[in-house]
Amino acid sequence: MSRYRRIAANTQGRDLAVGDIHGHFRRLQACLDRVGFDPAVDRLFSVGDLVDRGPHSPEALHWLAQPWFHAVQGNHESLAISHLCGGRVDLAMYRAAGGSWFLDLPADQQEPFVEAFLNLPIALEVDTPEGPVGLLHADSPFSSWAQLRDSLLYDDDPAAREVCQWSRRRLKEGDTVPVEGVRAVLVGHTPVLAVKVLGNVWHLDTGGWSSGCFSLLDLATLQVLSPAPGA
Ligand SMILES: [Mn+2]
Repeated sequence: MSRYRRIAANTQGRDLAVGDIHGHFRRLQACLDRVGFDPAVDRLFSVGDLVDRGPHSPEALHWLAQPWFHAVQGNHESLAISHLCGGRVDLAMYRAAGGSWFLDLPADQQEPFVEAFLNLPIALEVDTPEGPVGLLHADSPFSSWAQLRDSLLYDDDPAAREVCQWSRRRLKEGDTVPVEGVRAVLVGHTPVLAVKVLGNVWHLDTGGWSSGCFSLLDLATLQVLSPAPGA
């Protein structure tokens, strides 16, 4: 496993990104169908938090097995890993955040999820014709993408990882300082009413898991795709 992963440009089709899924893979599939997502050539990038809250969390394993689906590790994946691997987890908080489906599984059935989640990088970098686009779950602990990459690859500083997966500071403060060395950084974690850009950081969690409004962002154009009329 690598905490940082770089993915080459898609020369065949579109690269789309989506915010937190939280167990709503069927709603997400309906959104993908409306924009004509073609798994033969297109790819979908997730900013993490695939599971908990929604009814179909176990389908995360099926999605993670698809060659066109790529995700970073969100704080909810991190909770599952910590729980099985002996870390300290506030179980009441975890249940309140939708983790009961996982906590109530026997340990041997938790293992395949944790194995898949451990394989997810903390940050992804995807090449596009206009330059690299980064993905993280929550926020970058550094204003330099190169520094973040080096930290994840060589230091594994738990404090830096914590910001990547849990921070809400940028949105709370309205911080517009860009992350240099990368065209855009795509994040989720904190729900927003509409896609919100601060500096070059794009907040994509428009609550598809609560209201049904997933926003799909085209990585090449940095445009939010609208579903087909009447769909
Ligand atoms: Mn989150």
